[in-house]
Amino acid sequence: MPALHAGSHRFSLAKPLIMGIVNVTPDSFSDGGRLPDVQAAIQHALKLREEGADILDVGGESTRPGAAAVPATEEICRVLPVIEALAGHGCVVSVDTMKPEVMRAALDAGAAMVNDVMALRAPGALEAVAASGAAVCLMHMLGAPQSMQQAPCYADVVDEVKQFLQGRVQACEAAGMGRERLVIDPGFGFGKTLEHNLALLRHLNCLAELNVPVLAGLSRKSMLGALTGRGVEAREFAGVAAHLAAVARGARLLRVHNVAAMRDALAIWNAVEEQQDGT
Ligand code: HH2
Repeated sequence: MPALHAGSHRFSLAKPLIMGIVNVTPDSFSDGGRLPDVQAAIQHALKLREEGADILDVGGESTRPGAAAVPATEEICRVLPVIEALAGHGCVVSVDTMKPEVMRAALDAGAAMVNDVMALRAPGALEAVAASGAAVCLMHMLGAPQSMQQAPCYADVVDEVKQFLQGRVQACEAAGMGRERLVIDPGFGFGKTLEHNLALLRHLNCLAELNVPVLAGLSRKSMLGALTGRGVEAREFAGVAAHLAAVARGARLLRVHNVAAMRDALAIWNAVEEQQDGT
C-alpha cells in the first residue's frame, strides 16, 4: 500500500484522505469574501480539521477562470499568518500556490505540502520544493487561469493529461524527490470542457496506473453545475457523488470545501470496502 510523506507527517493511503479547502482570498469563486481576515480563516480551518480533514490546503490566490493575478508579497501576507497558526496547532498544512517565493515562505512557516496547479513549472519552483521534505501535488492545467477556459482542445484528453503528469513526476524524481512525496491531479476545470472533465473522471484509473496517488478536486466546480443546474452554494450532494466516483476509480485524496459531508460519505464507502476485502 503506498504512503504519503509530507514533512514529518506520514499517511497511509489505505483509505482516502480528505484535504479541506481554506481560501484566504477576497475573490475566490466559492467562499471568497466570507473569510476576510486571518482569525476567521484559522477558525474555519480548525473546524474543518475537527470535522475530519487530514490536510488543510491554504490558498491566497484564486485560480478560478479569469481571476486576477496576485503579487507574491500580497499572497504571502494573506497565507503566512494562517499557515503559522495552523502548523502551531499541529495541523498538516498544504499551501496552494504557483509561486516559488510563496512556497519557500510557506515551507519556512511550517507547511508540509505544496499544492501547485502549475505542477512546479514556474522557474525555481521545483528547486524550492525539492530542497524541503514537503510533499507536492502536481496538477494538470492547460494554459493559464486567465485564459484556460477559452476553447480548450485535446486530441485525447486522458492520454495528454497522463503524459503531462508522467513528465512532471519524472522531473520531480530527477530533482531528488521520492515518489512517497508526490501526488498527481488531472485538474478538473482547468482548461477542460464538461466532456473533458467527464472523460477524465470516467478514466481516472488510467492516471492511477502511474503509481503515484491521485487527488481529485471537484468540489463546487462548474461541471457539477452543468450537470445539475445548481449554483455554487448548492452543489454539495453532486460533489460528494463525484468524489465517490473518483474514489471508485482509484483517487486517494479528495480536495473539498464540505469536509463533514465527505467524511460521512467515506465512512460508508470504507465500511463497504472493508467488508468486501474481508478485512
Ligand atoms: N482547484 C482549485 C484550486 N486549487 N488544486 C488542486 N490540486 N486541484 C484542484 O482541482 C484545485 C486546486 C479551484 O477551487 P477553489 O480553491 O475552491 O477556488 P479558487 O481557486 O477560486 O480559490
